[in-house]
Order: sequence, then C-alpha cells, then structure tokens
Amino acid sequence: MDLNRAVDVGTSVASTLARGASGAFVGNAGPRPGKLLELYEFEGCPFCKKVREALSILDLDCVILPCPKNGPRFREELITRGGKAQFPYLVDPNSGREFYESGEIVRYLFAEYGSGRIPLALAAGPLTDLSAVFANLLRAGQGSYYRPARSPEQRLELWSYEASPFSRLVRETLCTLELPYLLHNVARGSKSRAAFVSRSGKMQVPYLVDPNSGVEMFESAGIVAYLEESYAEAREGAASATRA
Ligand SMILES: N[C@@H](CCC(=O)N[C@@H](CS)C(=O)NCC(=O)O)C(=O)O
Repeated sequence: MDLNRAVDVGTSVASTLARGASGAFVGNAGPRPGKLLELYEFEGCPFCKKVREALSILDLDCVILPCPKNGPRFREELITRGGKAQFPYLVDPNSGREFYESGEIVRYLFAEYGSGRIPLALAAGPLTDLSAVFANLLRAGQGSYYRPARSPEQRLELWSYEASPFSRLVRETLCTLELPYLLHNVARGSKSRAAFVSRSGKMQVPYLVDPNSGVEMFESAGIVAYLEESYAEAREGAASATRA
C-alpha cells in the first residue's frame, strides 16, 4: 500500500470512529418507501453526513445527486428546485415532501421509515454536529470540490454503508466527479444483504455497478481508479506531461 493510500484509509477509519461508527448497524427500521428517495448533498458536508447515517441505520436506498462546490449540474438543479444552494435537501416522492435542514430531514426519516425513535448519535444536538464536523475535517475536505468529468448516460449503483471507511473513499470520488448514483445501503443487519450476496458473490463493500460499461467490481482502490479513468477529464498538467 503506498503512503497516500495508507493516509486515506487511516483518516477514513478515524472519521468513522469520530462518529462512534454511526451508520454501521441497522436499527429501528419501519415501513419501506415504494419509490426511491433522492438526496442533494456532498460528501464533505457534515450535515449531509447525518442524513446519510440515518439512511444507513434505516436501511434505505437513495438516489444520490452529488453537489460538490463549483459543480455545474446538480447545484444549479437544486437552486431552481428549492430556491438556494444549501445541503442536504431531501426529496421524497412517496409523500411529495422535499426540504432543507438536516435535523428536520433526520426526524422525518425516522418518523416515516423508522419507529420515530432517533438514535443518540443523531439526537445529541450540538455534539452530533460537532462530531460530524470533526469527522469530515479528518478527511480534509475530500468530496467537497468538483473536478471536471464526463456525465454517465445511465446512473451508477454503489453498495455501501455510511460507516464503511473504504466505501467513503469511493463516495468521495463519485462526489468530486459529480457522478449520480443509486446508493444501496447494506449496513450490518440490513435486509438487503442476502440479495446483494446472491448478486455479487460475497458480502463486501464498496461494490460498484456501472451499467454504461457493464463493469461490476469490489475493492475501493480499483473502483476509484476505474472512475477516474472512465469519467474524469484529463488535467492540463497531466495532459502536457503525456504529450512531452
Ligand atoms: N442547518 C443546515 C445547515 C446546512 C449547511 O450549512 N450546509 C452547508 C454545507 S455543510 C451548505 O449548504 N453550504 C453551501 C454550499 O456548500 O454552497 C442543516 O443542518 O441542514
């Protein structure tokens, strides 16, 4: 493992620990939505992290519309839709509700799709927010800024859960490149694990499916390399180095 990768994995594990591994286990899951939820968010946003933790705990799949800073696509879409660039923003086509504010979104999700009881890690007010900020600081803003990339024709799919350190590295890249994806949450205790194992052959995340190329793969380092190669636009420096 090279040094950069070791630092990425180490800080991602630390980030998970800073949140007490919230989003590692399913708990208090209730009724299931018929239609997919959608979330405008970005990976480096601590408030978005709270919502993603709630989705993992409640065992909910969700369409992720990544909104990295300077991203040309989903930020603009959200400003038109909701009126301002503030993240997270949840869309629930089942109830017709769509709104800002992480605290309200978390409460809504546990009321609609849980037992109404919110786990302490998400109900500790300023402590929840501070630890989420700290967890993200450990990753030094990864997954906050856009890098030019090609938009895929069909949405990618990722099997993951919020507390998984290796999945975080993949989600950061998906966000940086503004690639929308269907997030399948399979935290410990998830009812979706059996179907996932029948499809993929083993219980391991992250697992990426790209219907545009037919690629289906495990291993975060390989997935990140695949996404960069397939979608990132070559950087000026890199392009001139290749030409020289
Ligand atoms: N109270 C809001 C705060 C949300 C918030 O401040 N989000 C920041 C990102 S962490 C944001 O939208 N910043 C504007 C931007 O990224 O352009 C909540 O909990 O949802």
